[in-house]
Amino acid sequence: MNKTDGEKSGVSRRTFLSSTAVAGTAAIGAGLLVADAVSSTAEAAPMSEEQIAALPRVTQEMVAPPFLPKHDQIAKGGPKVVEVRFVIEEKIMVLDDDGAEIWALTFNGSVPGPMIVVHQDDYVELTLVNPDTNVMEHNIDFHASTGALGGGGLTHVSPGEECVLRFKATKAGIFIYHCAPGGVMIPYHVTHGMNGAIMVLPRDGLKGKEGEPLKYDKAFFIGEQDYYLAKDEDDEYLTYETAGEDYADSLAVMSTLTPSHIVFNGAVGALTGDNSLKASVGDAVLMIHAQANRDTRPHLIGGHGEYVWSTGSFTDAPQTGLETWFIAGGAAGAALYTFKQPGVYAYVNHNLIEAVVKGATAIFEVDGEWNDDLMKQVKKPTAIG
Ligand SMILES: [Cu+2]
Repeated sequence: MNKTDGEKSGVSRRTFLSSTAVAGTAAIGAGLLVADAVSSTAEAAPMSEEQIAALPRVTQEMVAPPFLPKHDQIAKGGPKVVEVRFVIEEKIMVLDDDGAEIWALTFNGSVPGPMIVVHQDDYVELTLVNPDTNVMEHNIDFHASTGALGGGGLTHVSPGEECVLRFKATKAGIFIYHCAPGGVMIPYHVTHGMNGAIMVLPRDGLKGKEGEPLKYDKAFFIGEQDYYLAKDEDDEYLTYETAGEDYADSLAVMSTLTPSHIVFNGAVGALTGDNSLKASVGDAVLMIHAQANRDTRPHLIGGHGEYVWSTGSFTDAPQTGLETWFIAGGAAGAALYTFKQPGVYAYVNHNLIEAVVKGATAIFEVDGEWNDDLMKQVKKPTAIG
């Protein structure tokens, strides 16, 4: 793959930063790095347990996607310990208008799980709860973290157990998290909904190619999910009494690599109709897209990716002016677009079969004033004559 401009400029930037890395957060605080292009690759100096204990602690209230928890785009003050709580819920979810259902495996009851938002060098302290009403063992692997299989090795919880994991968010970007209990259970849990994302913002916020500050008025978290439901001899989707009972049937369908459903936010129609995403002309909207298992290619029909972090890394400069962008399976990325016309926009996986037949479509409803300069219907469809 060819290097993007952002990657190229990132190299010289890393070289520059390597000599200043020891200064860590002090340098960032002093503004030495702020003027220089994108965001910091410098890592803050390690803290002792006593220093971490002395940091301010905040509790982040989780909200269900597509919404994000309350957060500042530019960090106020120094690093914090951000406490979050995930309760694992095994539950039946209906996936489409025909009533296809799955025993979904979820963090906090939603597919995808809730988005966490912190700043680079904050500490995330997750309490992971597996109530005794569940039947399966679970854990969590944070792609944003360093060590122990992304935390997966330290967070195995059986029904009736809970654990606490703390990790330092050293990399700025958007990263997925997912359950990864081991072996075939890893794709089984991920394709039953057990994934989500964390956004680690640069402490001084998002930036464009020249280091100019970028802000969003609204942000939405779109989690794309592939499901692999099995059917009976009559071509009807099978149903089950308990979570995990579909294991063998599901594995057979998973092995075909052909999903029965590809949807946004858990089910067909989760982000359309009454659930459409709302914005106004002039709103800069950050569209965050995660896919824990399978490649995808978001496209906003009628708009553009004005700034796109396709890989999710905020260390690299965003690409600009894209029609369609790529999100690799196992990653999350984002596109920033300021709406210029009112109306209905479909935000799709631009494999249009996956968008329309399988379900990977969201709708933006945008209000505001029409701009004839950008588009005008010069002649309505009429008989040729
Ligand atoms: Cu799990």
